[in-house]
Amino acid sequence: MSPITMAERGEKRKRESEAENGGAGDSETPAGAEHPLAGFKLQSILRESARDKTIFLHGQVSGDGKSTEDAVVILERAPFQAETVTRLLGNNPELKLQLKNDIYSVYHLNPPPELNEMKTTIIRPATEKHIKKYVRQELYLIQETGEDYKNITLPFIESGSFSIKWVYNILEKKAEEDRIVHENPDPAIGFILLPDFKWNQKQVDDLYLIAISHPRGIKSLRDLNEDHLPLLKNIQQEGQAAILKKYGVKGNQLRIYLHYQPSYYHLHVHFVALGHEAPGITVERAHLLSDVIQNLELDSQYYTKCTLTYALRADEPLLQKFKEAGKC
Ligand code: M7G
Repeated sequence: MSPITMAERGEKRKRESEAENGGAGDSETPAGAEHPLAGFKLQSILRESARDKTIFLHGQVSGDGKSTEDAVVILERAPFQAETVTRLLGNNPELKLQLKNDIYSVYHLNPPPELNEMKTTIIRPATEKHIKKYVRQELYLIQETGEDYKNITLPFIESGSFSIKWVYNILEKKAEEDRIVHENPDPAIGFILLPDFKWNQKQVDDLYLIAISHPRGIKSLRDLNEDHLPLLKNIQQEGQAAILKKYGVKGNQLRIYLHYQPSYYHLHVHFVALGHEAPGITVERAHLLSDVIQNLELDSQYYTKCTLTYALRADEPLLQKFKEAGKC
């Protein structure tokens, strides 16, 4: 397990003490606010993974008044932290023997609540698209040419995709302002770097941040050309420097990439610890920022013209559009 930097330890202690004191942590239910899962009724288990210790649930919760709302809830066991394992083990009376055989023994250990965190992500109200996103399904590869993008994919994206209000909330400091790790406010080459909500920020082993570009209207890789090189290079250089300064992780230990297709059509770049096998790092989805920069240097229209391969779930309407066009 990689060590976390001193600066991070200090911040972590601050967060823990804020949480213990009922202070202003970003994951708390504000005093007096309705519980985000009030009246939760399980509708279905969308997906679960014994290996990753995660479960994705579809439920219904009480909305405004008497109405109910769909919610997606993701429960995930938090990774171990090097600095708390001693506390977890030493003289813990909750260590109960299950079996002993020669030099081998297996115990059940019930950690104290503060070391037994479960990361809980809630999306509410969740749309049909959110619910489907987490159902495990057959996948099919699409080979999207530049023409296919113009004729099939772009009209489809424009007809409706996930709201990017959360992105604008970050750029306008209406949400997550206290989590910003670095900002370059320049309207042409600026961006905000902050922890992705997949990361609990307690250990750098699964470090995961996103850089969200200040310029708006760049939907994805497909919109990039040589004019965006200064923005992309800036995200790469300043993002790496900020992560080194704050978390002590060097640029050559980061996987820095864009998704195609992304879920949210506003330019953003993923910064993930190289050793962390985060979801979405597969070859049919992740495009290394350094490769993207190089391709644009070779040909400004590279991403307008090239064929991009990606996977779509069986029930995705975009797959249907490609089928209707006789493209798969
Ligand atoms: P993407 O490539 O558009 O799609 O990445 P993906 O979600 O299928 O990977 C968007 C990234 O933004 C993901 O890594 C999400 O975990 C992250 N993300 C999504 N939301 C709604 C939020 C949010 O509200 N706050 C933060 N900090 N990260 C988010």
